[in-house]
Amino acid sequence: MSKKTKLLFATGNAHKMIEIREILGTGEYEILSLKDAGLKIDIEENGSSFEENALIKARTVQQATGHAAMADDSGLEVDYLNGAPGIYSSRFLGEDTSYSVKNQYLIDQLANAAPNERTARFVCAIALVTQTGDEYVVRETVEGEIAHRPAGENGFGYDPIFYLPDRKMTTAELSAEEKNALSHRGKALRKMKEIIEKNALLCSDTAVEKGGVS
Ligand code: ITT
Repeated sequence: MSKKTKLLFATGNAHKMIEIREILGTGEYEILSLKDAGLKIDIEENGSSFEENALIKARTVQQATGHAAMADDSGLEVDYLNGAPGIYSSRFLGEDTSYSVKNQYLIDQLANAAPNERTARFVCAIALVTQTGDEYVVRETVEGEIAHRPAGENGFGYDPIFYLPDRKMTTAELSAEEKNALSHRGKALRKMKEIIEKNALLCSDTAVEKGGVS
């Protein structure tokens, strides 16, 4: 049996899972999505902040399985739009609307914005609920601007319109490694990893065993 600590991640977003695996590495953790663990859990994200929603997701899965669970709640805040789409980033203009439509809509909304009014940030809250029910949550951001036109093929979601003035490119033009080094998700996951290690919150016998969750 593998000695890796198995970490159950309460997300159904395959793009996030790819980044989570890249950021936490394959060394110490075996990271399982809900799908990997064979779990079908309907989670109502009715919190009023990224932190609350991340905790709701992690808590729901921890309570359903009895195993430690982590979750990511994230999104894009556009200052000119008073922080929208924010915690509604995934549902913005409808869950099934393509990101090319959502991204063009946001660009159009900023048609009259002055150059210094295009500021935006990606936010990521990562929550952990341990096997014994202790709760931890961290939040990190990456600052940028809304681009004038979409650019880049990498990443997912709003990456093609999230422009980094320092890099002179969008996060969809960065390699996965470059994005993870500076992203909201990269920073938040590394912070949570530190908390986990400092407090020995997960060890192989308290983490989920693959196939042991039904
Ligand atoms: P889970 O709740 O199952 O994890 P979700 O996609 O519904 O999946 P969220 O409610 O946290 O997750 O919404 C996050 C949305 O924010 C995501 O669907 C993207 O639209 C956007 N987003 C978050 N991080 C992003 C990133 O790194 N690049 C581009 N868009 C991002």
